[in-house]
Amino acid sequence: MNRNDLSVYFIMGTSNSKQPLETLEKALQAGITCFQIREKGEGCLKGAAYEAFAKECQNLCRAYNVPFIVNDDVDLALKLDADGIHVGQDDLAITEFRAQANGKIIGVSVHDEQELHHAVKSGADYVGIGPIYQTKSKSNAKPPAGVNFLQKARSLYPQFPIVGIGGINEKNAAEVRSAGADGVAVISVICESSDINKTIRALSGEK
Ligand code: 3NM
Repeated sequence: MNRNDLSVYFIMGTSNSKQPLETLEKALQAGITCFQIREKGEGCLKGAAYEAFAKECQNLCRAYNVPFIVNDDVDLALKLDADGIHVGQDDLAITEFRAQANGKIIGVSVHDEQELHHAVKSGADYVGIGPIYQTKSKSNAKPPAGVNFLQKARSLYPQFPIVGIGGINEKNAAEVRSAGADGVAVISVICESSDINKTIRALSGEK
């Protein structure tokens, strides 16, 4: 995968925004480089409604030529012919997705060196490292880890695509990039922004 695609990686589900499709389109116009649909939490869409919403998100991403990644759901990712999948520590999902969708992107969340080595060996295309800072968007998130492990991961794998996640905002994004991340993955800072253009410029390191 192209490391630049991780630069400003937007993640969203219907619980994160009152007008998710409008938010996604604004974010695409403003220059996000990757999108992940992550439909989790109370009242989240299921079945056909989820699939229809995912399809609308995918169509928007296609119009802007931005990779469309599905969180956790291998069946949906295959059915929609998504550009990739993002999984936690789920080896079966990696194997299954790779077997059926060779050439597509597989992202894996990792939290320590063992998980990092394992993800790289298992054929992940990128890893997500987090939560770097305190996040309110993931109910079962681990405690904030800061940038130390991110720095370590970069020194161990100088060329491997890495994105930082968790509590990243306009102010701290630069620290995450300097620590070695190719980009920042965010939910709330975009969903809650009153000026998505400005937020995305700041996240990407532009003034
Ligand atoms: N995964 P926000 S933190 C989806 O640490 C997710 O693996 C995390 O949302 C991890 O930008 C997180 O609002 C939530 O903090 C990120």
